[in-house]
Amino acid sequence: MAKSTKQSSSTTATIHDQKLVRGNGGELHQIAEGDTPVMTTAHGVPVSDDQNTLKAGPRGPSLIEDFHFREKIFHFDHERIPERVVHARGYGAHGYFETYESLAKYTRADIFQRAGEKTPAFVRFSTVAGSKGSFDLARDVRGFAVKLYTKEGNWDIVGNNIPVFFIQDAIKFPDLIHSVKAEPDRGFPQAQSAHDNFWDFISLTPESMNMIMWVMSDRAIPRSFRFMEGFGVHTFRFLNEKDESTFVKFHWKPKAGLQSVVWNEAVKINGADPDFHRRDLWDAIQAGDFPEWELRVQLFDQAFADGFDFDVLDPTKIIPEELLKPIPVGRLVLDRMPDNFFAETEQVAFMTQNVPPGVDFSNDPLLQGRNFSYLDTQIKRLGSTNFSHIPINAPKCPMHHFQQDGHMAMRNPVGRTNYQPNSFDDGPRESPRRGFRSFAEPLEGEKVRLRAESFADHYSQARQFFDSQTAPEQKHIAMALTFELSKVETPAIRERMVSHLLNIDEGLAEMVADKLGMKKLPKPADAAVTPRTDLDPSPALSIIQNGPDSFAGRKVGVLVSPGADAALLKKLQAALQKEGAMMEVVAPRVGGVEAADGSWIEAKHMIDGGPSVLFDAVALILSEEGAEHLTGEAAARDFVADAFAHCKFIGITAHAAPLLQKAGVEPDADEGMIDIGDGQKAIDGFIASCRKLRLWSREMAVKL
Ligand code: HDE
Repeated sequence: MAKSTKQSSSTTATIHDQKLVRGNGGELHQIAEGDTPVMTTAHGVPVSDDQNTLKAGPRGPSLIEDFHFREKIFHFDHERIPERVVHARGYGAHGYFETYESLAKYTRADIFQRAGEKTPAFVRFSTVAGSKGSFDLARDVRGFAVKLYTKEGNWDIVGNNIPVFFIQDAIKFPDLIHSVKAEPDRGFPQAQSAHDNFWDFISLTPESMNMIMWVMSDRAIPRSFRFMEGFGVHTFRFLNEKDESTFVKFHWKPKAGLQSVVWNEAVKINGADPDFHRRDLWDAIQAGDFPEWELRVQLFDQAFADGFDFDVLDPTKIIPEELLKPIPVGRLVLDRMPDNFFAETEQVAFMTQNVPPGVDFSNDPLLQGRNFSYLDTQIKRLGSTNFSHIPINAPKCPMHHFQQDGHMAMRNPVGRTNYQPNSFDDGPRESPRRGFRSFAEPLEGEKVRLRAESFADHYSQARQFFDSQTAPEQKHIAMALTFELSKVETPAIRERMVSHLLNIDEGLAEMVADKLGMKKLPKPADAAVTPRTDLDPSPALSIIQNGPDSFAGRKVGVLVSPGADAALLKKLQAALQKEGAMMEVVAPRVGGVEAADGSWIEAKHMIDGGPSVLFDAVALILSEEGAEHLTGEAAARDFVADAFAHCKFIGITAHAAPLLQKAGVEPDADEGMIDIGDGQKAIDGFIASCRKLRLWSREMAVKL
């Protein structure tokens, strides 16, 4: 007979260094050290052996009687829920919204009545096209969905990091998304717009041109969720106590300023750390460096709206901030990561139709369509009409209604009556005074399927966006268009795109056509309305012009070698700390290196695992011998060459010269190469330069 052995291991429930156990109601309790709870089945039966199935003899077949095994595998088999049809890859965090001043004049929304009031919030950032397991630095729009748990119900501002959208009518959404997602016969490309189907659809959809300028700009490759803006996109309404309406557009402004990466860097980040954005948010919040955004609102009335050629109901248009200054009304702070990704970030259900009394919709046809889609999609994803019973979706204010039963009902009405009116004086009643009221907009018209003529100008604001960019940003747009269209195999699609670009900016069209090897320019696309060329540039649309002028929240990667100057490293670290920035050490070997003074320098990364694309700036603290040795390592040469090509500031000492030269970088190439070996002043100078984030003038000299 074969010998039998018992495999066992212990399980600990340790979260953030605390021993926790989940109570019957799902709540977490802290337990004493050494007091590990006994494992049970889902039905509470204590488990004696979780390592071996029940068998007929040690080598015999497994027995179906093993209810613990069956339950465990059954539950595992059902772990997945459908991923979101769009915005599948996302990352969320908890925080709060703090109201600055009462906005009672404009809205009766409870959240805006009392200065200083804090409202709990949950935010989920996302990419749009990729699946749940795709990489973070795809060229894509970023979702910026905010759930505010107000005292009068949940308010979801389900926005993006770009203030306009591709299409004007919700009925086009499935086509847009089908075209950008993997092509249905081959099942690729993943998380990329650079393919025929997407550009075919876009080139046949002139209304998308303004958005195309935005997604080809660096807005679509943000450095971090923390350094991007958010927008409600549509025009909404505020309604005050007297039901007077004011149009409103929502803007989230990051306190840390705007920042993006460059495309060549994005591609490399995706390989080095596909979780770059989520790790960044996790690290910042765990370190107590809580990201913050200011909510600003553009408020206007119908008369103001009528002053524009475009329609404020058209989601492919913005109201430039220079023409209508957004007013700060509060701040959003993210200060806590979810305890469980699935329970919170995956199950959170945002819905545009979640608005409290005092906020109302406009007739934007995209918004109207979204108000149907978001409820519908949650039922598909979460499987039950009771998805609002899941703690992350449940309001934090009292709820009273007669909705009942259904799958997974966690709350049912108590008592005898579950209807109104009833003669027992039981249960909640509606309140015409407190309840949600729609704006009583007078409406009339024929039932038609038409696009309003006021939606017909597709090029003027696209040109305005391009005109508002700095030279490096314009170059990035041209390069992005070229890259994307280079992946399009059908020449007619490329040509059609260039014909649109001719209506936006001739220079841009010519540059792209030239790079695409087009022998001659096509005719400009037919435009329903002659594009305007006289719109003033809007500096608010440029990332570079809205940088932080601070290095706070950013990260320097320091490449060290054995024999490095530990005192210099310490000085640099102290100076970065003072700035509110981080430092990570990269070494040739795992663990670190021995410094010249015999001390040990701990490293976070080995060079292969810590390429310079992961950092906002780099420094080389090397011994003479160490630098010489690193010239033979491809990863060390790339560390330097990439940092230079990506226009990063590079802190150096004289010893670094051999490595720099081997990487094709002259130690005195430009003012971005900064000697940090010459005392505190030199280090402070390095940090002062880093506040500019990138040395864009170098880009003209470097061909990416
Ligand atoms: Fe969405 N969108 N969307 N969208 N959207 C979804 O809802 C939809 C649009 C946005 O982190 C889905 O719960 C339609 C604009 C974000 O969970 C779905 C239309 C904007 C998120 C849906 C749009 C957005 C979604 C998929 C055109 C910026 C992620 C999963 C009419 C203002 C929320 C889900 C999260 C998610 C439909 C256009 C933002 C299918 C029909 C414009 C940030 O309901």
